[in-house]
Amino acid sequence: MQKGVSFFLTILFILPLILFSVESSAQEIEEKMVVVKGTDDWKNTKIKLYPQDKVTIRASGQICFSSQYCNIAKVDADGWDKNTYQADWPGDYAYCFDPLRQVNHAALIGNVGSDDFFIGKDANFTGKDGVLYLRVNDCSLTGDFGNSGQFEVFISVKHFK
Ligand SMILES: [Ca+2]
Repeated sequence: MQKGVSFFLTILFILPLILFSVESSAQEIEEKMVVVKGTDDWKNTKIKLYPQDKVTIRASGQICFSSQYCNIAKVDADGWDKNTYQADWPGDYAYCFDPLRQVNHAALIGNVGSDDFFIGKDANFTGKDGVLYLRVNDCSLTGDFGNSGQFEVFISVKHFK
């Protein structure tokens, strides 16, 4: 009888600890495909990120970033090399400032809160707090030097609770 009681008490103490540790490592995967057109301003993915979330992004597709020269002004989500952009495309460069001037032109970029950052074709990151927005790193979306095409962006978020 004594043994039975102490066993019962032990379970009573340990069970909440086990349940708590399972709960604290619980994960939820959120996956979404978002199309970002070359003409889109910041596009709301409607995915809310928390600092501990692990985000994986894979982007395919191509955009043309300068309507008159679509045969060569074509990039995947990694964009046009920032080191040669000014020399290769002086008209586009002088027309306006890209949202992120230190990042490849017309690359896929992201925004969370006040934080803008490079994404490109493949990205893995954590530590963001807020809704994820996406766009192309180009200031001339339509009109002169306007864009066409799109990136198909697969987003996978591991939420930790
Ligand atoms: Ca453009």
